[in-house]
Amino acid sequence: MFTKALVKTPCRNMIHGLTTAGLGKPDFARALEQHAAYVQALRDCGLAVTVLEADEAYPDSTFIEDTALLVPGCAVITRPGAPSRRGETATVEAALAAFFDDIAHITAPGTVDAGDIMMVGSHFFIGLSQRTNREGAAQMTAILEKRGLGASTVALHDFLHLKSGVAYLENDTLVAAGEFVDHPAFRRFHILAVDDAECYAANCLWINGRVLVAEGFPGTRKCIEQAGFETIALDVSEFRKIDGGLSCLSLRF
Ligand code: CIR
Repeated sequence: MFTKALVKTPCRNMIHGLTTAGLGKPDFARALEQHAAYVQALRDCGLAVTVLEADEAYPDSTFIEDTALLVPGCAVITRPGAPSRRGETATVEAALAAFFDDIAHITAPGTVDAGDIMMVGSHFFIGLSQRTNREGAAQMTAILEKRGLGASTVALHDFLHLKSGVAYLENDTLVAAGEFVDHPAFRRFHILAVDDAECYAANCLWINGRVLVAEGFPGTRKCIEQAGFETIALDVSEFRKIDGGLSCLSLRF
């Protein structure tokens, strides 16, 4: 169970965020509304949410998930793969210092975006992607193993981040899209396969028994509900335009 979350308000410069989506520029006012609804949903799931203020220096900084991996008793500050995002970690580290005594760091030449890391109990799947390199994954693995946790790597090719295409919902159940549906790394799980047309909805988020899902993807929502999970649908259209989704918008701990 999670009790807390950290989020970061989107900045006006989010319209210049990194993107491959081809969906146009985000509408900032709408993004703020969607972000507020997201924060409310986290609170409805029982989390005490700390909201960090917007930072115009970093267009992608609302995607706070990429800047740290939080495990029981330890915060690992990442070194984001995109050079334009490296400076995002400083304010996140300062905020996390109020909650964690043990703070570890990924260092050069390692790169890690924590959107590439999926927690399954005490095991962490680390995606090797355009953003997370082998050196970063090796550093992360060493940090986790030193704290009694386990890790393994998963190479990915089609998605930006591991969790862009796969989400763990507890009870050995995974929501998976595209290359992850039949991936050998996930053979032991019960897979809820997302239709290619709803691929974006694979980035859903389990919080304390409920699952946040992107609005507008009814097939995926129904499939998650049929598997026994209560869902909360949220409109994240403006974040999708810059390749982000539900998990990217918070750090849960
Ligand atoms: C980026 O390219 O870094 C941002 N525009 C999107 C990051 C999304 N984060 C995530 O999937 N964990």
